[in-house]
Amino acid sequence: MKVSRSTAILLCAAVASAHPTSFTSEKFQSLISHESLLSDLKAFDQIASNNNGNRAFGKPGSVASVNYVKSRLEKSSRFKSWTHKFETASSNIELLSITINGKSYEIRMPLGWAGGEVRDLDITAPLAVLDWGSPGTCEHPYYNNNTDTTGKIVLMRWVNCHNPGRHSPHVDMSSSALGYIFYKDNYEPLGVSKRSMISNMVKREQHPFSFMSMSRADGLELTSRLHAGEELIARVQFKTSPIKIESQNVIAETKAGDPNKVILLGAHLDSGANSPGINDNASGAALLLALFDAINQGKFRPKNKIRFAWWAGGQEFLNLGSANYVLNLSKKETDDILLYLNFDMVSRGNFGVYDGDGSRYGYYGYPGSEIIEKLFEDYFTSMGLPVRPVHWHGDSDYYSFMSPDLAIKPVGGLHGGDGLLEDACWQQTCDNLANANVTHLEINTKAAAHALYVLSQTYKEVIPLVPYNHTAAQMAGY
Ligand SMILES: *[C@@H]1O[C@H](CO)[C@@H](O)[C@H](O)[C@H]1NC(C)=O
Ligand SMILES: *[C@@H]1O[C@H](CO)[C@@H](O)[C@H](O)[C@H]1NC(C)=O
Ligand SMILES: *[C@@H]1O[C@H](CO)[C@@H](O)[C@H](O)[C@H]1NC(C)=O
Ligand SMILES: *[C@@H]1O[C@H](CO)[C@@H](O)[C@H](O)[C@H]1NC(C)=O
Ligand SMILES: CC(=O)N[C@H]1CO[C@H](CO)[C@@H](O)[C@@H]1O
Repeated sequence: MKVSRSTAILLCAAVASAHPTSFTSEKFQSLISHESLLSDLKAFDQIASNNNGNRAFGKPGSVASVNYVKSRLEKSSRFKSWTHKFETASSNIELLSITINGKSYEIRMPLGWAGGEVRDLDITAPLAVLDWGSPGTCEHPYYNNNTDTTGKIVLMRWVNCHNPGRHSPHVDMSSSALGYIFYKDNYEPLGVSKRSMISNMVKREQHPFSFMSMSRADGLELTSRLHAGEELIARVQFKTSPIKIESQNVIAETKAGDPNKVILLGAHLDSGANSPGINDNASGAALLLALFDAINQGKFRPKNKIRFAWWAGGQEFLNLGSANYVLNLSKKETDDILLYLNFDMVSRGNFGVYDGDGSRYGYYGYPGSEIIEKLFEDYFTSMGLPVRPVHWHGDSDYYSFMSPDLAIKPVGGLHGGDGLLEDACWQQTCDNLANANVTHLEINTKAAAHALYVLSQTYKEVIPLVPYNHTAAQMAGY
């Protein structure tokens, strides 16, 4: 940790002086209800059961989830709530197939990329492999530039080592390749940073198709055959039709608190395509609802305004809900947001705290992020619980608040992990009620209550209020 001992002492002193005796963080935490968390998870599980087993973006289960959250927020005299509607151009995939030397391979259109791509293709062309360039590190994220990909279908390994907005692998999309097929460890959608998405999207119209993905095993097999000199001919058939997906973020904000100083907390509400999404991410949604309930009791009067957001379109859709929200804020509204806290997959796995200061993974958030990290870490440590720093992969809604194209704020929050050890049911049908550990969620929710308490009462004392300076941010590498 880079935060010094004296900062830590200062932090405690600030909290103590703001609330000498009255309403403490402990009292606020005691308002978090295990039963409320459980009943919200049950409700989301039931919504999935009633809607073909999922709550995915653009599907009836996500609409029902939005309506459920809205119904939970209604009739509060202490909150103002509203929905932020937006429309996304997307496409239905009607046919997607690839055969290589006559053999059929399983292929997917990464969902984020499928949005809006309208095609009717049947192309046959040689397959070429584009290797990771030398030295091939994340600091030098380039593919070999000297491979001739003209008129070819290009196979490449996706290297997922970017820091949002910083080192994203660079693909030379100006080539005359017919299209690109990636492989990585599994079928998860590509973890592309939004910046590379935007720049690539601008150019993708040059190619008959932009990006598809295949399994790692297939990708490795084909790569080694190409390296051995075998000639491979691929046939790609790809047919889509355009659709528009209407979606909404649900927002609730305390009536109390300084309107020029808003603490924003968010969680994406949708599940993956074939999953009830209880850990991912009904758990984050339930955490926010439990905080809402606790504040709604009226005992805690925040100095700063507190705003909750249940985002539509999670990582699979490149954080569409939060990105749309941020893009539609005025400059003043953006400036009024002090910081953003994100909660993702918090009902099992690690007590994972985003690596605000970059001490573990080298990538850091905007100044203030290190203080948020420390607040959470100290909380878990004081409870004798093991803390794990979590890397910023750009794969959740915090990214909309760490991107020069959108907004840059101090960021933090909790994420239990999506690895096999942390959640073997990640984005699968078994991510149902039984996959959640409500005791674990309760601990995380109390940690969130503590951080929210400190930040909403004493923000200025713990994080200096410095107006956003674009030049300085660029110089710092954002
Ligand atoms: C964007 O903001 C404007 C002005 O604040 C508002 O009128 C409009 O409804 C918003 N649009 C969306 C899609 O949220
Ligand atoms: C590819 O091109 C970039 C500039 O566009 C360059 O910085 C990089 O070193 C090149 N990579 C290789 C492997 O030649
Ligand atoms: C549930 O979570 C708590 C807190 O992390 C943990 O102590 C407990 O072992 C977990 N229960 C199960 C069944 O994994
Ligand atoms: C923004 O940061 C740059 C670089 O540190 C500095 O030169 C400039 O004075 C700052 N601008 C403001 C308005 O503070
Ligand atoms: C449905 C969805 O977008 N889930 C994402 C939740 O967050 C984790 C990491 O923060 C992603 O890996 C999931 O894809």
